[in-house]
Amino acid sequence: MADRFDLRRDITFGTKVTRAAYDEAAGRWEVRTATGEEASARFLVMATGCLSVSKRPEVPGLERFRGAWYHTGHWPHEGVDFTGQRVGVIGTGSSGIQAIPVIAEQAASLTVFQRTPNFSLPAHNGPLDPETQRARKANYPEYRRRARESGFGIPVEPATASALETDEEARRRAYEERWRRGSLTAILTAYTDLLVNREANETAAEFVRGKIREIVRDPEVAETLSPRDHPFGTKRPCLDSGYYATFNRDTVTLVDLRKTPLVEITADGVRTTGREYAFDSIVFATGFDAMTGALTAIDIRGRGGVSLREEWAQGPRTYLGLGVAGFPNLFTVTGPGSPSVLSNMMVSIEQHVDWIAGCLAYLRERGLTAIEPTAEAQDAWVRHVREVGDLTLYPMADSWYMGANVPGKPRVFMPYIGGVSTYRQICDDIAAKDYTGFTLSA
Ligand code: NA7
Repeated sequence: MADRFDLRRDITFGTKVTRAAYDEAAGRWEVRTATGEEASARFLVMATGCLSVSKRPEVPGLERFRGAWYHTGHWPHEGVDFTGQRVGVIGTGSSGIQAIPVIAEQAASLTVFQRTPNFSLPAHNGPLDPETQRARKANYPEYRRRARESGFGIPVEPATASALETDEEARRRAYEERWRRGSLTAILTAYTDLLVNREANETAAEFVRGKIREIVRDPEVAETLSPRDHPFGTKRPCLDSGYYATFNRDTVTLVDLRKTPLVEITADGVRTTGREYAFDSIVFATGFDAMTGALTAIDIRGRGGVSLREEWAQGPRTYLGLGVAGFPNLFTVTGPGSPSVLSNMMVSIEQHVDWIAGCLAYLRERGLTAIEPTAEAQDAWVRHVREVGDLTLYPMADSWYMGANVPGKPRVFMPYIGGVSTYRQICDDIAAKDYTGFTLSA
């Protein structure tokens, strides 16, 4: 891509941006990197990612550990060979759940430290048959249109029935058929009320728990793996290849951190309140400072030297997840307050990039040099994002959507759950009405 579009001359590789300050007099962003390099630009597009700043567990002692350790978010490109090793994995989100079966195949022994059990569905990964490939490729434009017009950015038939109004046997058949599809959204989108009604949700949750009991031979282990503290889908469901069955291996042990919490990393391994475990390698699958972490890691200063980090101390505030009042000419791709992580990221990234490009062209054509959300428009959008979120079950989970995985992070539901189709319409309407809610100036 870089060569085809002759982009290399505009890219500086291996640099880290540490500061970006808006110079009001010049109407430009002054950007500084860790190596002291400086750049000046009228517009600043933050494409820093929603899950790019990793976090470790909040326990002391890692510097003492004599073995090797890895974070799933920074996996060595050359791969890791765990053959013959005693391995500990901390964390059972998507990354842990995908890594655990693979590590278990190599390791002499594997100990999994679980704080919260997650719902995981079979990925059914495998080669696609040529006919499926041909059919999809023949219909790319149509497929992509349906993705743009969907709720999660993934084409699905919208649900028409309520789970509670469907009889138990029909519901079980529907879940069973969707369990076999290898899809993240198939079960979640089976009925209209799964994300808004706890009782309806419980039918799907119990279906998955039933699967765990079927797969895992030891009933106590099965129960420890069964999520009961959050509704199905309110934490990102995981997709796995043989996750639950991995716990049938003699070499794999599950440690319930709710019963025996982590205390420290020692020279030899991991200590919980129960005992110490010795390892050759530890894998941290402990996730990310999601959505805001990469933005607040940079010292971003807007109008009057105001710090984005301080502005967002009580939670992120944006207009459309695209711009921030007080920070002219700053755009955030898939920022908090947009569908972002609650959608197929490609669809949402493309929409934001197109919208930003359209906005820049609009400004240039009219000789305008600055755009900034008004405080009123931002307040109204933040309220709308919260109100829509509150209609759903999402706020009930201690999820990274809520900032709950990072100690001290404010508890705010960060993405916009109005759906990518609705959201796109809102953004397009705003652009068509000469960017209502933004102040434009020359
Ligand atoms: P996640 O989904 O945030 O998972 C992180 C896991 O690590 C989760 O099980 C956490 O438990 C656990 N964790 C985090 N901190 C600790 C501490 N201090 N002690 C014990 N356990 C801890 O990150 P992933 O990388 O798996 O997935 C991120 C997204 O990437 C995923 O949702 C997909 O969208 C793709 P917790 O649940 O917080 O109790």
